[in-house]
Amino acid sequence: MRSFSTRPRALAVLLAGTALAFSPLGGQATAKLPAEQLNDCFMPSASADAKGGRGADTREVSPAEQKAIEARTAQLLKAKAARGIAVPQGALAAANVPVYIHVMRDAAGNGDVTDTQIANQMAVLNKTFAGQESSAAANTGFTFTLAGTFRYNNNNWHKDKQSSTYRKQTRKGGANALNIWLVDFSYLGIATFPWDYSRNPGIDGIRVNYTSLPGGTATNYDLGETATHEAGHWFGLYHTFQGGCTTTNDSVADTPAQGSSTNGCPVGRDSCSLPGLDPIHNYMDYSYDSCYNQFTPDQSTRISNMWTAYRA
Ligand SMILES: [Ca+2]
Ligand SMILES: [Ca+2]
Ligand SMILES: [Zn+2]
Repeated sequence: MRSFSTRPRALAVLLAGTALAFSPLGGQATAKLPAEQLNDCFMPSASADAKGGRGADTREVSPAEQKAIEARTAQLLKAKAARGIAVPQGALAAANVPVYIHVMRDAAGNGDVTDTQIANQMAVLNKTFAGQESSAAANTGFTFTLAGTFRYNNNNWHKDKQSSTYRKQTRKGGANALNIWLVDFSYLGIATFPWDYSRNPGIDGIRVNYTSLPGGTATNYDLGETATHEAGHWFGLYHTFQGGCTTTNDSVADTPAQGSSTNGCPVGRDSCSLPGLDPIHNYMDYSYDSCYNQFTPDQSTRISNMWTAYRA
């Protein structure tokens, strides 16, 4: 996920105070806790000053869980290959992803976005996943088509309260459909991972702050690339600072290890002695939208594998 500079304290306490491996994202099911109980950690701070940067958000995946996910994915790919559902060697999976946009307005209509903003957001998804923002960027092969726009008026849903309930009630499509709920909360966005889909398909998708759409009011984060970042998670990418200064780090070979998230666009940042400068232009860091310009070839390969394993 991607968050503003200050995240609700409740989330930090919740993560620190539990031995369970659940996360605020897709892990609800694994924690075997009532989903609604977890939603408390998403109560927005409701203060405008929480906005303006990204903070230490994370879908907490421990090194052990990360290793287990890699093993399970490899196993699934092998099983699918045996059934003929595999991408030819040297090729990558590609698909046109149907996108359902849910505009969660409050009763008075606050939180709305225009159809033009939605069209521009779709264009940003297509541009970024096609690698059109930098010569170093990978073309992932994935494209996006707006399959439906739905507008609701609900004060709770607008504030992302009862999020498991509203997602289950409104989600459209199958594992291959990207559902985007536009809400007003203290995060820029939150995503579920593909390996959690089978356990809890009803909540699969991304929640994005409506102010982050192109033309929105989220200063420095108003070019629509929060949706790109969250969709990256939805495809199975970690943050580039996952695992910190370790050789495994984000399970992607061509993103140099990063000790911590980036704020702004500090060219030349090098937070790890491991080779390479920090990947500050990567969509899976926390840099400003204007700093973002790429997924890497190995991230594209990971997206392809994750798609084949969990969403194809
Ligand atoms: Ca890496
Ligand atoms: Ca380095
Ligand atoms: Zn993120």
